[in-house]
Amino acid sequence: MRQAGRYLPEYREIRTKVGSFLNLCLNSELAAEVTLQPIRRFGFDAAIVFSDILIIPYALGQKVEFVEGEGPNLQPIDNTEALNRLDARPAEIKLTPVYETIDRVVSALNGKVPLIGFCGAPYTVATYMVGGGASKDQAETRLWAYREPKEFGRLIDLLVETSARYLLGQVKAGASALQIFDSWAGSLPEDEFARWCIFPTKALVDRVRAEAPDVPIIGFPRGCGPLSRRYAEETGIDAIGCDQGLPLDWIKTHLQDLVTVQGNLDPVLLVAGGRRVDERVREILDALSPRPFVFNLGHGILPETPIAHVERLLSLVRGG
Ligand code: 1CP
Repeated sequence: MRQAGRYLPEYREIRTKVGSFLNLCLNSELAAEVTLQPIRRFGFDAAIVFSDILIIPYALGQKVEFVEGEGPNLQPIDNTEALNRLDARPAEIKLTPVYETIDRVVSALNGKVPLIGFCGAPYTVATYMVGGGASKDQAETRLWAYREPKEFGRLIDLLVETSARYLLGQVKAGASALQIFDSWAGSLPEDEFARWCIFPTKALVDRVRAEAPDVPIIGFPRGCGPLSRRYAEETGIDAIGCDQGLPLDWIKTHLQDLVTVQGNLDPVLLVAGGRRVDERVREILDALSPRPFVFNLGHGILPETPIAHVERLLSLVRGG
């Protein structure tokens, strides 16, 4: 989950200097620096490259802005003409700064800490592209997918292809593992979940595997409850990120027999701190750590998280 961000004063300082968030993603020197900050401060076991899932719509020529205090703002792609205007040809050149960030980070880490590359899953990225930003229920996207599945499918196919090249570019630049964030997978019923989340993710995994067979791929289908099992069975991912809504017993029986699991402390509990965190960390470790397991949050860290709570969490996890 996110490591950098507004909960760190050293991140906020750099962020204020560069102005826009997208400028920070495209400035490989500073993006490398903010990738390394949490590793220096906390000594995490892996780093995740500083970028954003919305770099792909940007690379395809869609107008993307991050509005201070509001989140992302995109010119919506909700009809054939807008879809036809997307252009994958310059994408690789526009993504070069991310590859340069990875190259710098990998040199600095010097083989001591692995670096995770990432992209958004096609469906989740499409929800921002179609809705024009963050949306409560992804209704615009689902509506387009129901009304014009062929057209929506063209957008998904374009995202599979562009994201596959992007992930392979990250491996070439030095990423040791990859993560696919499907933050809005939970908004789809079973058949549509298969069609718009599982199949495109499988296509993406297959494309990457064909050229980088040894690089582990982590999937994060947030909010999809028991459908997570089908996702783990059918996409071919090596590990699955679990959100805080998945019961530990269920994860243990229905996911951990298939893949490595990662999760799932509630990020809001980490903001609250106190004894409940200690208890919950124990519960998670007791349930999951005997088998292949990566301790993590159930979703991204929140800006208001006190640093002391992160330090306490680390000593709890490390202490056993
Ligand atoms: O170390 C790191 O922070 C890793 C880099 C990283 C990753 C993996 C960032 C930086 N973003 C992401 C993934 C990402 N971005 C996801 C998938 C994971 C998740 O669900 O959190 C999503 C949905 C986004 C889209 C996004 N980026 C939003 C909208 C969220 C929503 O409510 O719809 C926002 C606000 C961002 C900005 C962003 N991206 C990353 C950071 C540190 C920030 C905050 C920027 C800032 O205020 O300085």
